[in-house]
Amino acid sequence: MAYETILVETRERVGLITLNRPKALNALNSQVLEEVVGALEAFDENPRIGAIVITGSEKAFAAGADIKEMASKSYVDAYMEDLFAGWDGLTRVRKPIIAAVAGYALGGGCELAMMCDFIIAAENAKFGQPEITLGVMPGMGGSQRLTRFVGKSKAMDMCLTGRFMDAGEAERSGLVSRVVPPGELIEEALKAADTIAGFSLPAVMMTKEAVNRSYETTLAEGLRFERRVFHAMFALDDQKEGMAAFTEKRSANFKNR
Ligand code: CO8
Repeated sequence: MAYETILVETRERVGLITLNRPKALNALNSQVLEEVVGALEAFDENPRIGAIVITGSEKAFAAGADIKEMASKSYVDAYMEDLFAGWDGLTRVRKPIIAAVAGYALGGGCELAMMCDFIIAAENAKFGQPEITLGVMPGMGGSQRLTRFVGKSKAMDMCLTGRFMDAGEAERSGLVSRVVPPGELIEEALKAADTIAGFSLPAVMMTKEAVNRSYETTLAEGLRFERRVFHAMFALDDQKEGMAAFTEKRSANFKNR
């Protein structure tokens, strides 16, 4: 597939998607949506890929949904096309996705980063849900996912005042997993993805599924799910290999990568 708004590359077993609409600070229009979800699905189906990184530019991961594209829509337009529902495709990807965020991650850009499995931020990253300044509110999970990441007080503050959070505050609040200098962002994200891609792919995918389950269910059900999946892992060749390698003091050679 030929892409116009994103760059798609593979680095060994890692798929890399770079948002590439520099003139609009990577604003997420319908073409970006179609291309990002298409590229993710292709990586998810590709057995040679074990993890995925999504990034933007040094100035902007993404400055939100494309305001110019949506400004004139009516309620019926938004309802009938189920505006932004296509981004749900991202949550159906079963391999891990890391968001590597530099610069602005605002509105839909912050929401896109939060739909990934974890966020590595550059020191210049700025996160925000400024939709209130446009007379609307977050439309792709900002009011829900942000609250689960950073708690009610900070989520309310950000959604109601539209203020931005810098990388340090985002790390302290649990929104991002690590902060690195801008020049090291891609390298750090690719290194993390490469580490993940070196493990047993079924074990990685089951782990992602289990952590995500914690968002959807009670603690008791989540623990039951975890235990069942953990027991099931003893059916994997890779469990035998991983534990044998530990005992034999050598590195594991996982078959299912
Ligand atoms: N949509 C469309 N175009 C944009 C957007 C956007 N979100 N953000 C920036 N641009 C464009 C600007 O219009 C400008 O284009 P032009 O040169 O043709 O005028 C170009 O990008 C550069 O932008 P600026 O000149 O404004 O650059 P600055 O460095 O001065 O400012 C800011 C950077 C602060 C990021 C500023 O551009 C800004 O405030 N942008 C809008 C941020 C915003 O409000 N985002 C929320 C959008 S609403 C939303 O996301 C709803 C979420 C629903 C779910 C979406 C699912 C994906």
